[in-house]
Formats: sequence, structure tokens, C-alpha cells
Amino acid sequence: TPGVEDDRTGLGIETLKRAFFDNLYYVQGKLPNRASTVDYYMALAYTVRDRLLQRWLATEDILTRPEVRIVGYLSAEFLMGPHLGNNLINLDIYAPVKQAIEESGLNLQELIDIEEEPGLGNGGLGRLAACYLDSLASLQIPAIGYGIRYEFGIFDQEIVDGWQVEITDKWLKYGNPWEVARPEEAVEIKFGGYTQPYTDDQGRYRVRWVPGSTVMGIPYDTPITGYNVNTVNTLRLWKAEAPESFDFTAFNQGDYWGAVNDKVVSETISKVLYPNDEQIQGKQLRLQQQFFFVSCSLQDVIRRQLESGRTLDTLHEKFSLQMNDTHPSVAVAELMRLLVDEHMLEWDHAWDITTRTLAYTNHTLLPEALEKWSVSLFGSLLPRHLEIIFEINSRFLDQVRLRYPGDEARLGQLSLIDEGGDRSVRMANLACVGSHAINGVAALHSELLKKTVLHDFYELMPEKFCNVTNGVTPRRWLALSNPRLTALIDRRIGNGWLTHLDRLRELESAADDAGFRHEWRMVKRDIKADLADHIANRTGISVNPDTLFDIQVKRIHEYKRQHLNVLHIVTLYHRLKQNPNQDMAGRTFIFGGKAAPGYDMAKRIIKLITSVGDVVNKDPDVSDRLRVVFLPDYNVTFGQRVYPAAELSEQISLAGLEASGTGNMKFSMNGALTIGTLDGANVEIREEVGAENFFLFGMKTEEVTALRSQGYNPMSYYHSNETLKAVIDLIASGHFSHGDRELFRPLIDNLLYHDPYMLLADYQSYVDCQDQVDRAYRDSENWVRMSILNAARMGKFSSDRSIQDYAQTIWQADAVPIEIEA
Ligand code: DL6
Repeated sequence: TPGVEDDRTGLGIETLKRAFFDNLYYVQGKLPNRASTVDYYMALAYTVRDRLLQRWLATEDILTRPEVRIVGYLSAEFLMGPHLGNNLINLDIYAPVKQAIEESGLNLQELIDIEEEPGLGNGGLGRLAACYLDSLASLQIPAIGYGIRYEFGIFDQEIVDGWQVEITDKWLKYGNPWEVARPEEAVEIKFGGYTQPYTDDQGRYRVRWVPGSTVMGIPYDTPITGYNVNTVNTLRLWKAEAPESFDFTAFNQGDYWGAVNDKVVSETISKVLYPNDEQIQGKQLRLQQQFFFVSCSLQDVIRRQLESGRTLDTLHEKFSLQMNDTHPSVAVAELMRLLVDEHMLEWDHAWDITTRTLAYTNHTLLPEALEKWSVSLFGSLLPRHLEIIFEINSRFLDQVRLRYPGDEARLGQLSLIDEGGDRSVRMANLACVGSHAINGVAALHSELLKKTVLHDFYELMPEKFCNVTNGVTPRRWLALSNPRLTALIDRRIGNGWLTHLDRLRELESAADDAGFRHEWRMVKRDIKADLADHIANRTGISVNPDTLFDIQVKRIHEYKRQHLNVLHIVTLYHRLKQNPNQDMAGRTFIFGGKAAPGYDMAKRIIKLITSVGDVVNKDPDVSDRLRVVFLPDYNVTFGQRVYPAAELSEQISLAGLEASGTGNMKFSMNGALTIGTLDGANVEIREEVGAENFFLFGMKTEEVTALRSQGYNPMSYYHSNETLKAVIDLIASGHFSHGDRELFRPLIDNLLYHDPYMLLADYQSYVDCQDQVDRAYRDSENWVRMSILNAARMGKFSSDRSIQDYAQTIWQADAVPIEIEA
């Protein structure tokens, strides 16, 4: 009741308003007449945070109970996206807060939109970690996400003269209302130095590490609210600091720069996220980052274990630690070091605990993405860990020898050390040996892992291998980003489906209801009109919301084949130029995505898209039917705007290369149809939605392998396909580059002479399939029907299902409902 409600917890409109202005005044230090939108956003963020604190502290409290099992999700990236809107949804306070803000003369959406998103990830892997935290909390599974509090996240992308330009991301510039620093739980992290053998007081051989330098890891905690439950888990991100931020000895000797040097060097470790999603080789700072957050997190885990009254003998009973790719895999060696060197456990016992605690998820089959560290770099930074890895390897290879006597080749493949050239540590091998479970992220990917990159491990230890198909959270990707569709679904099947996404199947019958189809179409039409406005504001390009919105948003990468999409656009352009009366549905092609700053080919693909757009959009012969837009700075916020407006989702990687994909799921959930290859989770999406509601094209994985082994010759496709030749020649002629024939030569030559991702082999099948899409779109009633069925059959791809799979098969983790006093 208003009047007696607590200003920190109450949800009455008057209470919310009072709390909001109170936070503006006392926390933000502003009077309303001097406050900016950012100030209002901050005041609202604090108001919302106040309302989750009781649950957060209650959740934190139960972690100390010895019997409560905790999942630790170790990830170098968490691509969380903005918090405010998501917390309003998960706390189920969107409506009262909206009313309170509106009655205060402000606009809630404007406050939501002003939040700088924490872009602490590159793409798929980091965003998956964020979806998983949402589901863990929503399923009431006690969990902690462990990562790095990068001061600068993924760069902001601007497009200048058609090229990508990278701008430093300053997400912390106005402060971060969602995090709470916990300096009292800081830990020390050591690097370098040397090791010393010694004999302990019981006469046992021991090793001590005498480090060369130390940095502090300071935890910053962010609450992760579950949807409509009391659980509020924690994302704990570590910031690196110097142990002494000021060296008085140096200062007193007049060395003013030296006095702060340590601080600068130490803080570099958590300064910036490496902006490459697939390949980072040999960068010392990257290895420092990995070890830094892993060691911080493991020390934190051990402290919690001991504080709960347990000994380290049962660490694996209280904690399950998931390694998100190999980035945290130094955890195998660090956990061994902590147990053996610092807590004096015997090696075999420590090894048993380590392998029962850790599990490994692989996210890529690209050979260049498999992490390796040169033995010399590794040894100079982590001398004790290198020794431990050698010891693990020696014991492991002895077992391999027993199993495969005399098989030196196999031994060489399985070894944790690559002995070829500059010797290196193979992190995937370390992760496999040190884990009790190894999983891929979609059924096809998990099968390919067993057949290819991890084949020898699979033969040796098949019981460790399993699959957990990725999923995405419907709270962010439907409820928050698509409130209109959510409301329409609610009206039809009631609520409750956001936590039981299989219930969307109840929409299937609605696909045959003309009235419902009309409503569905109108919702999509409105959202497309909003996106069209946004495109016009952002790029100056006007697009027609009554054309087919054909969208490809993801990292720019040759294997994802954005340039195949461009070949199709140029094919349509060529057709229309030849025959201006060609009958076809109007299409708007929308692209978004960042290229790794050092990846020239990817940056040239962006330039190709923008250049084709410049010509096509201005050509009066075609521009009523074709538009091409590259929307800059694709990130989570942008995704929330774009998925709901999509009608066609482009998932066109070469079969066998996309581990899973998660954008494909977000699109279908929002009623887009997919044009795609049999790759990653596309395979399972097609199974769920039905082959008749999915546009399939291209070679299958086995066909790709066969073609490659028989000797792939892209030039033969060019010579035998007249249209393909005309399209490539048009690009090469300078038609899209003001006559410059050199600009796209690296791309064209690569396609004609190498084409590692086999665009030319899949070209005709893709174009034929796109023609099928065109015909299908013109039967608009049936298109809407297929759109509804796509959304209705997406239950499997809720991250709740993925987390349930992990919880049952790998973590053995249960829900622990949180009780709070009313
Ligand atoms: O598993 C999440 C996501 C997959 O859906 C993508 O298919 C895959 O490319 C992506 N991998 C990365 C690269 N990082 N590494 N290693 O983001 O993971």
C-alpha cells in the first residue's frame, strides 16, 4: 500500500516515483531541472537494482550451505546486452515502472535506449554465455559466471566511405550502476619467476613457485535476475590492479613515472577485449588475461568451498566448472597447482578432483581457431604450470601407450605438446584430458568433433563425449525485443510459455486461422516500419516496409559467406538490368556485423556490400525492387531491433563450418523463415519446423569433403555458369567501384583461384533456392502461415532446454528455490 511501502522495495506507482527521484537526488546528485537522460537512466537503474537486492543477497547466502551445488561458468566473454529492460522483464515490473516514469513526464523507452551495453564479447560464444546465465537463474540453479571486467569491450563500428572504422568502446564512461565492487574478496595472481623443489616436513618432494610479479584481481559483481523467480545469481568479473598502486620508494627517489608504472602494467591485463572471434595466436597479453581470470575464479571457488565447511576432497561435489571453449583451459593446470602445491594434496587425488570438477565445451571446428601457446612463452609466464602440464602429459601418454602399443603417430596427435616446429601447448588437448565431459554445441557439430578435430580423443575416451545443442533466452529475444508479438501470442495461448517454450506449439492451429494470420502480419508490418525509420535515420537510405526483409547479421567471416549473399544480390541486379519488367517481390537486403580489425578479406566484404548498395540503391531501373543496407555497429541492442523485423534469415555458411549458430534461432523465434545450408543447428531447426517451412540449399558436409578431396576447381563453375560469370565479371569490371578494377580483385581472385569456402560450388543451388523464396513470398497467406509455424516450433531452442541438458548430463545440478521474507 502506498505510504507504508519501503522506498527501496515497493512497487506502488507513487513509491516508484518517490524512489526514482530520491535516487536521482541522493545517488546521482542531480535536481530534475539539471538532469540529463543519462542521469534519469542511472536513477532508474538504481531504483530497479534496489528492488532485486533482497533476492540477490538471499541467493548469495544459500551458496554458503555445504549441500548446495554451484555451477561455475568460466568464460573469457560475456556479451550481456543492456541490463535495464531485461531486469524490468525478469522482475515482472515493466508495467508499473513504465507508468511511474510516464507520470514523471519521461519516456521509459528513451531511458532504456540510452544504456551503454557492456560489449564484453565478440559474438556467438559470449552471447551464449549471457543466455545461459539468464536460464540458470530462471531455472533457479545456483550459478556464478566468472570472467573479465574489460575496461574496453568490443569496438564500436562506424562505416566511413563504405569501410569499417573501429572506435574504442567506452562502456564505463558514465559509471556502471549494475555492478558492485567487492575489494574485500580480492585475490593475488602471480606471473613469471621460477620454480624450486624442496622437501616438506613429512619428507615429501614438493615444488614451490617463486613468481616474478603479482597483480591483484578485484571482483565486480553484477546481479543476474531469473524470470519470475527469487533467484538472482551473480556474474563475477575480475579487474586487474597493482598490489600497491603507488611505489613510495621510487617516488622518494624522484622516479615519478616509476612510482605508478606497476599500476599501469598491472591494469593492462583487464584493459581490452581481443576483438577476434576465431583466431588469436601468440599474444602474451591474451594468455595473461586467460590465466588471470581463471586463477582469480579458482581461488574464489576454493575460498567458497572452505567457507561452506567442506574440505577440498569434495570440491567436485559442491562445484561443477564449465570451460567455455579452451580460453579458460589453463584451469586444468591451475587447479592442480592450487590443490597440490598450495593445499598439499597428493597428485592422484588432486587429479581425480580436477577432472571431476571441470568440463569443456568446444565451439569451433576451424583448425586455425584451436588455441596453441608456444612452450617458451608459456614457460616464461607460467613456469610452474608448464611443469604441471608436462607431468599431466607424461602420465597421460603412458596410458595411451598401454592402450595403443607402438602407435607413435597417435601418441603425437594426442600429446598435450605439439612437437613440430616451435613446440607448443595444445589447449584443446589439455581441456579434453582434464575434463570429465566434452561437448559440442549442435548435433552435427558434436558428431563432426568426434570424426575430425577430436577424433583420437573420442576413440580413447568415448564416454566423455556428448552434445548440448545451443539455445537462446526467449525473455530477451522475444519478450523484451518483440513485445508486440509477445502480446499477440499471450492473447492466443495465455502466458507461461516464456518458461515453457514448447507450449508455443499451441500456436500451430492458429496458423490456419485467417484472422490470426492477419494480426500476425500486421504486427510484423509495424515492426518493419519501425526498422525502416531507424534505417532512414541511421543511414539516410529509405526502404519500403512492404518489401521482403532479407537479413544477415553476424560476425563478418569468409566461412559465413556474406559474399555469397552479395553474389545473389548482383544476380538479381543483373537480371533486372537485362529485363526491367522482371516479375519479382521487392526485397530489402539488410546486413550487419563486425570484422576483426586485422582481417582484410572480411573488411573488403563490408566494402563490397556497401559499394553494391551505393549503386543498386541509386539505380532507377532497380531501386523500387532492390535495396541494400549495411547497418553499422551490430551489437545486442541492434539485434533486439532487427530480429523481430526479419522475414528471411540468411544462414548460409559452408556445411560443416558453423558450429551451431544462435542468430538462426532468434530469427525463427520471431517468425522469420530460414534460407540455409545443412550446417550447425540449422539441421535441427529444419527438423523442428519441418522441411516444407525451411529453404534448404547447398552441399552437405560429406559432399564438401568429397569435392575437396577430389580437387576443387572453382574456375570450372565460373566457366560453365553464364550468369555466375556475368556477375563476377560485373564486380571485377569496376561497376560497383567507380571503375576501379583493383578494389575487389583480392576477393574475386580468391574466389576464382582458391574459394576455400566453396561459394561457386553452392552458387546455383543458392540462387535457385532464393527464386523459390521469391515465389513463396508472393503467396503471402502461405508465407504468414509458415512464419507462424516457425515460431510455434522453436521450443527446443530455448536456452532453458540447453541448461536443463547441461544440468542433467554434465553438472548434476538441481534447482534450489530461494525463500525470501515477504
Ligand atoms: O556456441 C556459440 C557459438 C556458435 O553458435 C557459433 O557457431 C560459433 O561460431 C561460435 N564460436 C565463437 C568463436 N569462438 N571461439 N572459439 O564465437 O560459438
